[in-house]
Amino acid sequence: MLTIHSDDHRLHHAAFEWAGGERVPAFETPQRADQVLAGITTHAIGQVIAARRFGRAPIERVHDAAYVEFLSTAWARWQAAGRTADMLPYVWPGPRMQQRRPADLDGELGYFSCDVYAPITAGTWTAACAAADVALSGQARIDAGERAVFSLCRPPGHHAGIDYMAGYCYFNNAAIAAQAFLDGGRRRVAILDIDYHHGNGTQDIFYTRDDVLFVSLHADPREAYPRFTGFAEERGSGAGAGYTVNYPLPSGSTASAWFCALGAACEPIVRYRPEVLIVSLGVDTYEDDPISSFKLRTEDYREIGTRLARLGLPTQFVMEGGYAIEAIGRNVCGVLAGFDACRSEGVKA
Ligand code: SP5
Ligand code: ZN
Repeated sequence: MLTIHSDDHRLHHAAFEWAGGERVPAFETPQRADQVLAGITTHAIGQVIAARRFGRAPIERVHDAAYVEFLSTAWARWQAAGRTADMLPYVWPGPRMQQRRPADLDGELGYFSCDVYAPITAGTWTAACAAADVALSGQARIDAGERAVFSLCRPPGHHAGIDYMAGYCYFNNAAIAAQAFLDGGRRRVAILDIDYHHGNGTQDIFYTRDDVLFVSLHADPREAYPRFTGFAEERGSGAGAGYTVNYPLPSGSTASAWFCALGAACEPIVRYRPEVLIVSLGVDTYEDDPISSFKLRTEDYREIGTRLARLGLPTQFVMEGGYAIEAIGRNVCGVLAGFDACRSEGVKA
């Protein structure tokens, strides 16, 4: 399988995050993507090519232009104020408060975010644009007839909503690719999100629409980040009613429970008859992931690839989470190799 990559991801490097009331080293590091890239070579997944640039326009097809503009200038404004540490929000509009854009940087930081997990650093804008380019370059290859590609996006994207950053995410790479498919003439795109965490941002972007089916398998929000979305009763609204499908699973779920939910999640996808499938590929479902609780083992990732290949659809894998540095390369490559092996056998659903 072809992999798309950009070295610019390394420009985004958070110093720390908050966990249990303490500052701890950031879990979302440049090393993650480096390890996945090394795995692509070790496991002989295939050719790796550099992303090309697409600019702001395809990003603004799913994100609010004011949010994009804010991200593009935030670090320079922060520096001009004499600050050097990572930018983090401290205050958000709570229930029944005014949803009004503040006039200064500290206020805007809260206005354009919903948690403390998306610090802006010196290289965040460049890296986030590069991740969108990695997604768009993969989209273009599928559009040109490739059966499957892997967009090695970093920073990840599925927690970023229309006008907010969150959960290590700034631009929603999978959503940007989905919109590009539609803008290129495809009529129905399915996104299957198998990251441990609910893809609240992707859900936000497509919640009222029927041209993108969003199906997510994730830890029950009652017990896991992002806490306030991902419940089974969230099913889309207006024209989008029925086109968001959530499968929350209990904390500690094992592979057998997880694969059972995957089987269920494939049903609405098959019924929808999408022209293309985007997989938000997180491997933080792994048993030794440091921030998650599912119990998938390395051998399970190959089986995921096999199951997804059986859907018989043009498929774009987009990298999301996964924080067990030692295992991230082999787990991601397991999915890709399982997909490729099944596809070369010509197995169809
Ligand atoms: C893309 C993605 O996977 N984003 C995940 C964002 C998770 N945000 C914070 C979760 C809090 C975990 N606390 C760590 C405790 C470790 N012992
Ligand atoms: Zn995750």
